[in-house]
Amino acid sequence: MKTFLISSFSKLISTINLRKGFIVLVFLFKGCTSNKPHEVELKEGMVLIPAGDFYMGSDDSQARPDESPKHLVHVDAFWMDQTEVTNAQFNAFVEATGYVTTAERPPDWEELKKELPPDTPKPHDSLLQAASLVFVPTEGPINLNQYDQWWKWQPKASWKHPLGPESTLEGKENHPAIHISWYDAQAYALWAGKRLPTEAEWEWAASGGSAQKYPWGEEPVTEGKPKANAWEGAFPYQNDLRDQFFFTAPVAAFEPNAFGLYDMAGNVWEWCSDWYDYNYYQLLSNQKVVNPKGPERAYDPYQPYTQQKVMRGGSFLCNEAYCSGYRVAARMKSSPDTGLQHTGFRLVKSVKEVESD
Ligand SMILES: [Ca+2]
Ligand SMILES: [Ca+2]
Repeated sequence: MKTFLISSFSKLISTINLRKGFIVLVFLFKGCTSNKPHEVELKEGMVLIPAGDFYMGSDDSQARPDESPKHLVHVDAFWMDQTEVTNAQFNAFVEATGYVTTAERPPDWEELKKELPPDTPKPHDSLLQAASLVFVPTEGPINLNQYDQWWKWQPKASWKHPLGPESTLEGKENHPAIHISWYDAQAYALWAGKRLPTEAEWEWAASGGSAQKYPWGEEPVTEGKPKANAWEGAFPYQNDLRDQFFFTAPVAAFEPNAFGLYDMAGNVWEWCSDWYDYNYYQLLSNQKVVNPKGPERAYDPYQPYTQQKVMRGGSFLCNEAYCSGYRVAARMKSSPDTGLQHTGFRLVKSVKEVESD
């Protein structure tokens, strides 16, 4: 939930997870680009991702403990949205259904406190209103563990008011929808007749079918031409704008990966269907796993009270010095009622479902 609120009260919370994403971001940041698009099969904005075997996870120098061990995975072929879901697409969903996103609803303290340490005090009522987390750069260097220094609990911020009540989507129709909770993404998926990707599907898709560090290959995000919308410069106070975008970029502003997918690195984090388990890969290491769907339940030793879902790909805030979230294997997590300014999604569809349409 809006766990962010709470962090103002309790520094016990190590990562952000207030309902709309408040707390989660800590590790979220990195950057990206892409290369060699080859022939891809396209249908209604989706591309066919071929079946394949690959080693999921990473053991390179930037890998975090939850990315290891690498383990052999098979995924069947599936269709995947070529881009993140855009504001125009999300608007069509809201117009058709009247759906109200998590960020547009006041947090329910009785629900929120279930995912916080038992002694967490109730925040002041002024904080328990519809709001979301908006990035605000700091004036200079800070301790990068203090994520509450650059996230602001902004009343009335939501997908249609990305920076707060005065902001609009004008000119941003082709930007990714943001402030999207996992529940929001699920609701959209149900309406669209699609589903969220599994974490394995997402990683395979991001790799473009090659064992490579980034969706575009091996070149560091800070070298060569801009390859993704990330944060370039000293986070969180100086952005060199080499990629030209401070917040979100229109989808498909950079080259696609080898499977024809755009923004698999950076721009906005993308929800997966899996629960997040810090130790999940350790359970899979001695076998080839076919179409894994994630653990039965979530587990994170750093946030033991919070059930979290997986997010992938990094965002416009990802930076080499902070979080290399745009690496193909990098994992992130957040509570399903959390959505932030850099949180969006894209969807997939099984081949059989497409054939029966
Ligand atoms: Ca950028
Ligand atoms: Ca993305």
